[in-house]
Amino acid sequence: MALNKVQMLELYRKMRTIREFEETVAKFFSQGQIPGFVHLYTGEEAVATGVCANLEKQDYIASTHRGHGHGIARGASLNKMMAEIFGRIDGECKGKGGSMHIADVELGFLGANGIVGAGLPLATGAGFAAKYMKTNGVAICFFGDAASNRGTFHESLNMASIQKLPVVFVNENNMYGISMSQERHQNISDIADRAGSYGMPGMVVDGNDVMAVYEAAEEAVKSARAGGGPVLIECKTYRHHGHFEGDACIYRCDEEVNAWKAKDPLPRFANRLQEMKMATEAEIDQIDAEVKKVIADAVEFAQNSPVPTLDELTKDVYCD
Ligand SMILES: Cc1ncc(C[n+]2csc(CCOP(=O)(O)OP(=O)(O)O)c2C)c(N)n1
Ligand SMILES: [Mg+2]
Repeated sequence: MALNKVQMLELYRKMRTIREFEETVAKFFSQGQIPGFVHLYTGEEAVATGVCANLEKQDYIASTHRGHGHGIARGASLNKMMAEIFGRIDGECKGKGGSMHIADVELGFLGANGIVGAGLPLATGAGFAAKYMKTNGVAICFFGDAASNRGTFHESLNMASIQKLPVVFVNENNMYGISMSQERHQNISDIADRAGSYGMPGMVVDGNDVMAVYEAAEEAVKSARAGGGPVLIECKTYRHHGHFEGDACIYRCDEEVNAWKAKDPLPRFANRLQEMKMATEAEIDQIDAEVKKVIADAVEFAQNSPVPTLDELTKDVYCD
């Protein structure tokens, strides 16, 4: 279905929010104000945004270690996410999980995950539950190119297929697993080809084109929701930052990085909106300014929140 102006601008706003959130996290991380590890989604915004725009309340998403964009696209609180990343008590997990453990079950956001490939069985289970409980829900699984080499990938696709589960597997092929390029870690170029082994449709899309992702996900989600079984969508994309903040990134040449930055999903979509007469430059600037303020507020919220006290250490660990 063709998107109207309001919906298109919302896609842009979401992508801009993810970008601003991530660049802000990068800045505070480099100042030593954020504990632990952060893996940023900058460059890949079109994937989470285009997919999650198709979801309904009863749907689920399973994420990865690079999960901030997934949470934002699903509508998680920016204040609570930022507080969690800063390790503060008002965070999604009371500041005890950090970047890789942000979750919001009420929103069907089953959580970021430090274990590569762990989201695949989680999403498959959520899809099973949706079918069994007849909720009309769909489960989305975001996962990386390297994760597609894990046993969990093969087991989950097989199970989802044979049980005809409403799961959409969204591969974020950013061409690297840490420093290992895709051509060094697997002998295929399109991960979508693996869908055939499990008797499900596989699609390849330009993961830096939010409309292309939206349309592919729209078809896949509709089909899964209608009982058509799982689909695999491979989104070709690229991360602008290193694998984690602090990665010297010596395994990628400037030429490659610059070629991908020229395909940055944000200016690309902003230009397209203007060409389609869906937005003026002033409207785009206005959204950018509003997003800047919302993220600055999230940082203020996080910095004003206390660090958890020692007695919080063993709370939420065991069931009472
Ligand atoms: C089971 C497991 N093996 C290895 C690691 C170490 N590790 C962390 S991220 C990563 C690479 C993930 O690459 P990919 O799936 O392509 O996701 P990307 O980081 O590119 O988004 C690896 C091997 C891990 N966290 N979990
Ligand atoms: Mg990767």
